[in-house]
Amino acid sequence: MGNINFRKTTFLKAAATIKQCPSQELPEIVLCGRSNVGKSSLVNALADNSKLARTSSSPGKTRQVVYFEVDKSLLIADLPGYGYAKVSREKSEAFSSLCDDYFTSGRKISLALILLDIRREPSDKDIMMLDYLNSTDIPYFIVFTKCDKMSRSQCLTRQRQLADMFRFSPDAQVYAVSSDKKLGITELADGIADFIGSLS
Ligand SMILES: Nc1nc2c(ncn2[C@@H]2O[C@H](COP(=O)(O)OP(=O)(O)OP(=O)(O)O)[C@@H](O)[C@H]2O)c(=O)[nH]1
Ligand SMILES: [Mg+2]
Repeated sequence: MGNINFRKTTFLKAAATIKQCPSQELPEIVLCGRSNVGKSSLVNALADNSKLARTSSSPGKTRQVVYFEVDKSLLIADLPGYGYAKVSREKSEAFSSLCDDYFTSGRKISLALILLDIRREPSDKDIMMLDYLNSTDIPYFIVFTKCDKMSRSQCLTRQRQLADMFRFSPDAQVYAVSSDKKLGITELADGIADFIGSLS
C-alpha cells in the first residue's frame, strides 16, 4: 500500500509553454478532461484545501499547466481543459495544443487521470483523448466527476452506460467522485498512492 499524504500538497509553478515545465525528478500524474469537468476542484479535494487550485464556474479557468507537488512524492499537472468554445479560436487552439503537445513532448507521464462528467455525453475530444491514450503505453485511470448530482444507483447505471460508449483499457481503474461532497476522494487518493508505489 503506497503512502502519500495529499494534505501536503503545495503549488509549484504554472507553465504557459512546454519549455517552462519543471524538470522531472518525481513521478508525474496529469489531470485531463474538458473545461469545467472539475480538474482543479479535484486537486483541492485531494489536498483537502479549497484555496490551492483556482476553480471557476465559467469554463476556461486554467489556461496554463499548473503544477502541484504532493508530499515530496509526486507532481500533479493540472492541464488546461479542452473544448471550451467561448474563448477566441486562437486562444482555444493554444490551450488545446498545450494539452495535445503535453503528451507528445517526451515528458514522462506516470499516470493520466481522465476526468469525465458523469452527467454528460462524451465529446469528440474526450473520445480522441481516450483513443490516443489507448494507442500509447501511458497508464490511465477514469475519474467520473460531479457524482453528487445524481443518486448512487443512477451513478452506477450511468457508469455502465459510459463504459459502453467509450473503449476504456481493461487496465484502467475507474473511480466515481464528488469533489464538492468529498465522495470517492479517499479511494482515488489510495489508488494513486498504490499505483505510484508500484512503480518503484
Ligand atoms: N456539483 C459539483 N460541482 C463541481 C464538482 N467539482 C467541480 N464542480 C464545479 O464545476 C465548476 C468547474 O470546476 P473546475 O474545477 O474549475 O473545473 P476545471 O476542469 O478545472 O475547468 P478549467 O480550468 O476551465 O479546465 C466549478 O463551478 C465547480 O464548483 C463536484 O464534484 N460537484
Ligand atoms: Mg481548472
